Amino acid sequence: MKNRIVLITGSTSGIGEGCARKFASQGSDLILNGRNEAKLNELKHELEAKYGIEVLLLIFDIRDREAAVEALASLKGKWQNIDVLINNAGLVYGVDKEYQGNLDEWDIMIDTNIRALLSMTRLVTPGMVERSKGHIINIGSIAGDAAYPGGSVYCATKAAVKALSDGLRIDLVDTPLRVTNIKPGMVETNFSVVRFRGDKQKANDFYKGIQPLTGADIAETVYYAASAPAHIQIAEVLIMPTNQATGTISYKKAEV
Ligand code: NDP
Ligand code: 8X3
Repeated sequence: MKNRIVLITGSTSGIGEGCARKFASQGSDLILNGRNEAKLNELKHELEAKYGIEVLLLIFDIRDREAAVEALASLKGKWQNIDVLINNAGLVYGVDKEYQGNLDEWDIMIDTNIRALLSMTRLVTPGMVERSKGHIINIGSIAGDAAYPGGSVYCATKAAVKALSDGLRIDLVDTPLRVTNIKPGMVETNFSVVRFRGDKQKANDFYKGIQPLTGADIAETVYYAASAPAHIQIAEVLIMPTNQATGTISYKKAEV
């Protein structure tokens, strides 16, 4: 996908960073969003030097709607012609029961995983419709297919991502635009560290005995969907480790 412009939210880690690396390696120019300015600058310089592409940084908290509006309005020239929007930024906090969880943490999950994704879609899609060209790729989750213990609110946000992806696909059916919902299972990123509120040991233990997916694995799937011929719309992809069967059933070898 040479000379395409790909905007990735939450590109400082995990799946977002994996997508940045994959699309850059295939010649796409990138608009990278994130909050960690130092990490974004490092990634920009590395990818530009390695692949001869251009990277533009949009440093803002994706939940800040005004900042999002300003950031998109600041785009000049070719950067206005976004070909692919990857709505990736997202997070989970805790494994609390729905009647015991922290309301502030719920707000952060809902604001990031649903509201911010929707704002970005609302800001970027009209230009794509005008140009009759574009692809919105949402990073949903297996968690959106069925609730699991301790995942109630996070699962609800990812069920919302499925509904928003399906709804957008319906609304764009008379256009050449495509909408894809990628639904990963277990991917070893910083995700579980955030889930366990910084407890790296707990996060590591979660993946013991199973080979989880990586951010790079998911990036391959995202790239596959984005680079499919124009008449093919990969609507949804559910992708898990081989030893995972559902959101709650996986096989983990006992440590010896
Ligand atoms: P990571 O924690 O590694 O990456 C999450 C990224 O989102 C980080 O770059 C993070 O930046 C960014 N982000 C979070 N909140 C904001 C915000 N308010 N503004 C801007 N950026 C933000 O996790 P993953 O890569 O695994 O997660 C990416 C997506 O994949 C999420 O939507 C997640 O729900 C989804 N997913 C993950 C799975 C997994 O098992 N890992 C499985 C299924 C789906 P910062 O460091 O600044 O917080
Ligand atoms: C993350 C997948 O099931 O580990 O979206 O919460 S799960």
